Amino acid sequence: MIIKGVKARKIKNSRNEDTIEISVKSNIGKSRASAPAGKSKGKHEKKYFVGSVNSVVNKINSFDKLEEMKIEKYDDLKRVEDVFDFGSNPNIALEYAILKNFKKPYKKFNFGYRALPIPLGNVIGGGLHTKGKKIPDFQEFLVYVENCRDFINRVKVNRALHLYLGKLLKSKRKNDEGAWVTNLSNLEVLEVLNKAVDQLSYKLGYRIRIGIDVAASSFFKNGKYHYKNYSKSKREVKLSKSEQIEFLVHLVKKYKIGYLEDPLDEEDFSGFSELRKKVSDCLIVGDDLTVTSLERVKKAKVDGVIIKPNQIGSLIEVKKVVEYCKLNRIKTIFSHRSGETREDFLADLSYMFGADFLKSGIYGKERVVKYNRLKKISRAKQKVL
Ligand code: 2PG
Ligand code: MG
Repeated sequence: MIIKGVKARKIKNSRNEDTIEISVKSNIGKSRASAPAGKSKGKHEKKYFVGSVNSVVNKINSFDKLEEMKIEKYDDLKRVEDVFDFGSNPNIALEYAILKNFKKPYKKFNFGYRALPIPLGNVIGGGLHTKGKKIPDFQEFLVYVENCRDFINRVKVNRALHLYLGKLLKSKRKNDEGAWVTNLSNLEVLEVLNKAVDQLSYKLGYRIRIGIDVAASSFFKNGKYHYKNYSKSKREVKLSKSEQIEFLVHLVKKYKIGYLEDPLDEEDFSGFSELRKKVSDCLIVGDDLTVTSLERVKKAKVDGVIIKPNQIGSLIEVKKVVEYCKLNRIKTIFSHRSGETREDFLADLSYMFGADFLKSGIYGKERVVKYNRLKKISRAKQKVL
C-alpha cells in the first residue's frame, strides 16, 4: 500500500482523558486507530505525547513526510519510525492504523502462529485504578481458565465468574477497568475469590486459576511496602523486601495463585528472581519492571512479560521483545491499559505474535471489543480450516 494522507484528532479514553486517533488514507483504503493510557505507569515508560495532545494533533495534520511511503511488510514500519516521533501514543496509533489498512492484518502480518491467547480478566480491583478510602492495595485480582482449548468458552467462564463475584460481594460499583469495587482487605478478597473459583470450577468442570497484579511500585516508599488494607485485623502494615517476598510465597501456596504481576518494586530485578526461585506453578510477570523494553526484559529474570505497545511506542520494538521472549521461553501477555479506547487492534497483534495471554478487563465496551475481535479471528480461522 502507498500512504496518501494521515490525519489526527483528539478523542477521549474510558477515563475521560484526552488521547489521539489517527486515520490513514492509502491507495487501497482507509483505516483508523487510537491509543490508550495507563494510570499505574512504569517509571521507564516512554512519554505518551511530545507536547500537548492539541499541539501534536496540529503537527500531525500538517505533516507530509509519510506521503507516498510504501508499506508492504511489517518491518517497513521502520521507515515510518525513522521520520515520525510525536510520543508513544501517536506512534502506535499511526502504526496500528497502517497495519489495519490491509484486509485481515492478523493474517497478512502473522509470524507463523495459529493459537489464540488465554484471556486473562480482572474481576476485583484496588490500587490506583479504584476510587475509595478503603480498597484493596493489590491493583487487580485476575482469573483465567487453565484446562480449556476454546477461546470463546474461556471468555464465557471469566464472565460467569465476574457476574458471580458481583453477587457475592453485593457490589454495585465498578472501577476503571470494569472490575468490582470492594472495601475488603487483600486477604479477605482472596478468601472470597478462592471460594468463588472453587465453586465455579466444580460446577463448570474447568480449572480456574487466580492471578494478581500487585502493582507493587504504587505502594513502595522508602524501602518498604506500605499496605493500607492488608487484612481484616491488621489494616496498616509495612513490609520489607524479604517480608514482601515471604508474604507472596505464602499467598501463592494458600490460594494456588498461578500468575503474579509486578510483585515487587519496578527497580528490584533481584527481588523478582528471588521470588521466582521460591514459588512453583506460578508465573512471575514483569510489567512496570520491564515496560516492553528489550533492554529491561533482557535484564529481568521472569516467567512472563506484559506487552503494552504504548509503553515503548514502537511496533518494531514490540517485535524484538516478543522474539526475545519466544527464544528464551518467556510468556508474553498482551495487555490493555486502564484508560482504554474502543480500539481492538491489540487482539490482532496478540494473534500475530502468538501471545500466551491477552489481558483485558471482563466488563465494559472498551475491554470486550478486544475479545470480540479475537472471536471474529477465531471464527474466520475455522472457516479456512
Ligand atoms: C497494569 C495496567 C493495566 P495501567 O498495571 O497492568 O491493567 O494498568 O494501564 O494503569 O498501567
Ligand atoms: Mg500491571
